Amino acid sequence: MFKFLKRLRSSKQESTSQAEPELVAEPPVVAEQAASPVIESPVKPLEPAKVPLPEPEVHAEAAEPEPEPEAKAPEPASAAASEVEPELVAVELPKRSLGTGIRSLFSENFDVDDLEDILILADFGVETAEEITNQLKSVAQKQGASSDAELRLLLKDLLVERLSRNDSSLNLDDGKLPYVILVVGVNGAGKTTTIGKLARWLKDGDWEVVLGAADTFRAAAVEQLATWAERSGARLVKPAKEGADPAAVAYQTVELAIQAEADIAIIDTAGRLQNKKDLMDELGKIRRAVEKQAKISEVLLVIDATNGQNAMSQAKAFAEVAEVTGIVMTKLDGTAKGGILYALQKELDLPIKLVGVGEQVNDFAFFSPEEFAKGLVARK
Ligand SMILES: Nc1nc2c(ncn2[C@@H]2O[C@H](COP(=O)(O)OP(=O)(O)OP(=O)(O)O)[C@@H](O)[C@H]2O)c(=O)[nH]1
Ligand SMILES: [Mg+2]
Repeated sequence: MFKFLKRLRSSKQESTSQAEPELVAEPPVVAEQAASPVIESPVKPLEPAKVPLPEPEVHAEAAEPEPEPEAKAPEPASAAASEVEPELVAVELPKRSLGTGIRSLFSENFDVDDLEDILILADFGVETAEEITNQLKSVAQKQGASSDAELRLLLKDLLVERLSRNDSSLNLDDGKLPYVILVVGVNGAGKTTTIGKLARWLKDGDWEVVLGAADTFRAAAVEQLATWAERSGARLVKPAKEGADPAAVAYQTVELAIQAEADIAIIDTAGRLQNKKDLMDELGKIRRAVEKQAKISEVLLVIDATNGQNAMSQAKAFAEVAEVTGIVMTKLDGTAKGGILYALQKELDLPIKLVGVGEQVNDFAFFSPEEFAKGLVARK
């Protein structure tokens, strides 16, 4: 279902880079003065691709033919070859499921008369709760549906229809490597944990990942990301000292990603309150530092679902200043107020891209309206 474009890499090179995650602790350069790095030849010897090859219709123009098993390494790259675009391959990533992480809205038998109140309590918003209830009543009447199971199924379908968008997938398919993801949000929302989970999932799919610890204010924050980098086998760029310029760390992260021919760089930022102007300005500086070398593929805003209506005001403030491209909704396992996800997506017109359903490395998934809605109406 989800197809992404990454660098075609030999299995030998993959395993080498996985075995030696690199810790970079040099003093960061001043981002504004840093020279553009010279990009080494991206041409790699061809060996059989480890990753699944693409369906012909997806990214057909970028798909590489299956290399001959006995194919020899090409001659060392010439100067001219260094301008050649990296070879790309379309891949799927290991599937993650929401599992049982979503709490059902209905512990008792389904009663249409209670539906509006239940949806309001779950933070869908008053107007939406009324709309969905009326819609369900009218469809149920037309179809003569009245049993508990029938009503749950109808509600699930209504929710899926309302939650579905065509931009929910991560922007990892334009082939402009390295992809850069900035992760932003208030304190404790789950930014670093999400990055760790994401890094591990990408590494499981044989992606070369560089993490950037641009949350430089607290040593503990850097250490937390370092632990996730170690667990996932991703490389890490960290500041030389506490309080170093986050924009410089961001710059170096992208620089290393380019030099190491990585597929993706993910940059952790300090938790900030949406009303702290300095911190918000700093985000702008981080953006500019990254954009000196690469395009930003995603700005993911991490929102803690347990914050309820507070989440809405946070998200609005960030969306205004941080050029957010998608939302990560964490801690859905800890709340019966999953409706905030629907309200956010609708109000901000931004897609929910990922969801967190626990603290463990596998406790996250792409947002799937179908799975989410199933969880909400499940009989538990
Ligand atoms: N239950 C649950 N806990 C989560 C989830 N995601 C993160 N957490 C927990 O939330 C807490 C904060 O997570 P962090 O990743 O440190 O949050 P952060 O946004 O990086 O925080 P700051 O760096 O302080 O801004 C940790 O205890 C995480 O284990 C989730 O999906 N479910
Ligand atoms: Mg953090």
